[in-house]
Amino acid sequence: MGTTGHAADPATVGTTHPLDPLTAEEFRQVSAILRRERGLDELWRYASVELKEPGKEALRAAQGDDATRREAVAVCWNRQDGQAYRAMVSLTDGTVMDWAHLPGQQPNMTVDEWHECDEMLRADPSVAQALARRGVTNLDLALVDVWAYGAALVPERYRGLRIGWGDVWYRGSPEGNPYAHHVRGLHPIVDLNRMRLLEIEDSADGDEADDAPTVMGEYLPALIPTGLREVKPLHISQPEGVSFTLDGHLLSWQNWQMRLGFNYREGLVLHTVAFVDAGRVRPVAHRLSFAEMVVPYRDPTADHYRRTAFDIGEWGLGFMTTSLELGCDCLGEIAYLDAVLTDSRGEPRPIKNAVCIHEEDNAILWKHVDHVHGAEVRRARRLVISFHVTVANYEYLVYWRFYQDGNIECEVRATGILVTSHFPDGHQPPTGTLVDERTYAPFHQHFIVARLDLDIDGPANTVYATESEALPVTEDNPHGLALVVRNTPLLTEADGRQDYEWHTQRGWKVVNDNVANSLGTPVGYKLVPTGCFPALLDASSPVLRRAEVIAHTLWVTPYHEDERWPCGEFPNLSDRDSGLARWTEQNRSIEDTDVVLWYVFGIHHITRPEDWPIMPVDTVSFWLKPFGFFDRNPALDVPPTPATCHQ
Ligand SMILES: [Cu+2]
Repeated sequence: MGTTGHAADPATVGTTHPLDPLTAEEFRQVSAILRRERGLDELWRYASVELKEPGKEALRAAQGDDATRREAVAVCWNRQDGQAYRAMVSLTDGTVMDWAHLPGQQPNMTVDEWHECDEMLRADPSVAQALARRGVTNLDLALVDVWAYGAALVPERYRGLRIGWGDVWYRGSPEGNPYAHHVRGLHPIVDLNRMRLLEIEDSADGDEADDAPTVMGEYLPALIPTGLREVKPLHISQPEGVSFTLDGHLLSWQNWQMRLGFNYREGLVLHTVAFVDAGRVRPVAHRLSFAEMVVPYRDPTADHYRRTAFDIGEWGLGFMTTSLELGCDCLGEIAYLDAVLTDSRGEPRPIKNAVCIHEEDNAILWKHVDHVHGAEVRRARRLVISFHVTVANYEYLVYWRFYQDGNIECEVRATGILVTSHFPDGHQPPTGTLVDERTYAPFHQHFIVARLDLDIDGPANTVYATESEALPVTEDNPHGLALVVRNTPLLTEADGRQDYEWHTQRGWKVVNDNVANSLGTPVGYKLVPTGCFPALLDASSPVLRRAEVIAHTLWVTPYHEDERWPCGEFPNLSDRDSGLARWTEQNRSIEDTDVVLWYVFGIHHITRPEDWPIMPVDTVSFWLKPFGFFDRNPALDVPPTPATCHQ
C-alpha cells in the first residue's frame, strides 16, 4: 500500500509498521521463497497471500525485535492433484516456517479463474451452439459468469473437484450492459483446475430465440431512451487543507487515530482505533473489518437455486476492490491509499486509489436557540474512510465514518445490476419482482458479518444486552409511565448469541467494568443494531448449514488469534461451516475478557422496479456510540465554523 494525495507526507511513506500490509516486493519475495523451497511451478495457483499480523502481545511489545519481523501466510494449491496447502513464510529470514496440507479444502475462487473460465467457455463450440439456438451468434457479446458451488448441491459425480457453475449473459450491443440479458436455462458446469467444460445444463425446449423479451437494460447516457437532466456544478473546497494527517498508514483526525490495513479478503481493515482524550490515548477498537458476506437468492427455480454467494470467503473484498476517481467517487480534498494484492501466480497486482480518505460536512452537530443569547450552533464534520468493491454484477460501497462526538458509523451501499431472468408467457415466479417485460429480479438477502474486536479502554470488556422495560401500573406507577433499562451481562458464548428484539429495543453495550468515568459509572460503547433482519431460512437449508452465523444478529467470542472467518476459512464448496457455530460450542467465558463482536447486518432485498436497469444505492448502516465513555458531550470544544455561528 502506498499513499498518494494531499495528506500523505512523502517523507514517511515507506516506513514499515508491523501492521502495514505487504508490499509488492514482499509479495515477490513470498513467491520466490515458495518456488525455491517448495518447487511451486506453473501447475500451482495462489489463492491468497497476506501479512501474518502480529498478535496483540507482540504488538504491545512493538519496540521489541519480534514486532519488526515480517511474516506472510500464503494459501496455494496444485491444480494437478487439487491438493491445497497453507504456507507460513518468514520474510525476515527468507524461509518457509510451516507448510500445512489442507486435505478436502477448496481455497477461495480467484479473479484469474473467473476470466479464464469466461474465455474458455465462450470459445467452446457447445456453448456457441446453445447460444445460437437462442439467436445469439456474436460471442463477443456473451459473458459467462462463474459462481462457486455449495457442496450439498454438487452432483455426486463431481464431488471433490474444484467445480463451478456458470450463468450466461449477453449484451444488447457492444457497449451495452453485460448483465442486461440473461440466457435462461443454460448453465455450464466447469472443472476449474483443468479449466474445461464438464457439461452444459440446457433446458432449451424448442425455439428459445423467440422467447427473449424486449427489455431496456441500459444505463449509459448514449443508450438510455431519455436525455440527461441539468444540474449546476457543486464544488467542495478546503482552501486551508484538510484537518487530518496521514503518516504512512497512521491516520489522525479530531482526536481520533487509527492504522489502515488492507488484505485480499476483508479489503480495508481499521487497526488500533483510539480516541485521544485530554492527551490520553484511549483504545476503542483493536481491529474493525468485514469478515463474511452471505448472499442467498431466495428463488428455488432452476436458474437460481445455486445462487448463494459468499462474497468475502469465496471471492474476497480486497480482490474485488476497484480504483476510485477524484470528483466521481469521492468529492473534495481527498487522500488516497493504493493497495497491492496478488494474482493467482503470486505476482503483485496493484490497485491504484483503493481507499479514499476525506472529510465531509454533515449538517448540525449540536444547536440551541436561547431567547437571551440567540442561536449557538456547531456544524458536524466527519472523517470518511471508504472503498468500493465490484463483485461481478454488484457493487458494494463501504464507508467507515468517525465523528467529533465519538460516534463511529459503518455504512454499506449496494448498487450495480440486479440478477434478472425472464419467464415464458404466463405467470411469473412468485419469488421476485417484475422489473421489465417478462423479466423478474429474484428476492435475495445480503448478510454482512462485521468483525468488531473492541477494546474499550483496554482489552478486559463485558458485553451487556440492554433493554427497555415498561413497569406495570402500580401504586408507585399509577399512569404506567415508568420505563427502566435492564442490563444483562452476557457471560458465556451461549449468552453471546443474540437476536434483535424490537419490543425491548435491545442493543448491546461493550463495557469496561474496571474503568469508571468521573460519574462513577463504567465506560462503554453501545452497538446500535440497525440494518439487521432475520435469516428467514429453514433449519435444514444447505446455505444455513454453511453459514450458521446468519441465524443470529450478534455473536460474542473471546478473542482468539485464529478465529477470523465466521463461516470457516474455506467456504468455497463447503458443506458445513467450521466457524462461529463450531467455536462457540466450547461455550467459553466472555466476561471481563478480550471480546470480539460479530454483528450481522445487511440488506433484505425485496427487489423493486426502480432497481432496474441499474440500482440506485440501497443504504444500510450500524453505529458504535460512546455510552459513558466520556463524562459529558465530548464535542463542546468543537469551534463555531464560521465564527459568526457564535453569538
Ligand atoms: Cu441485493
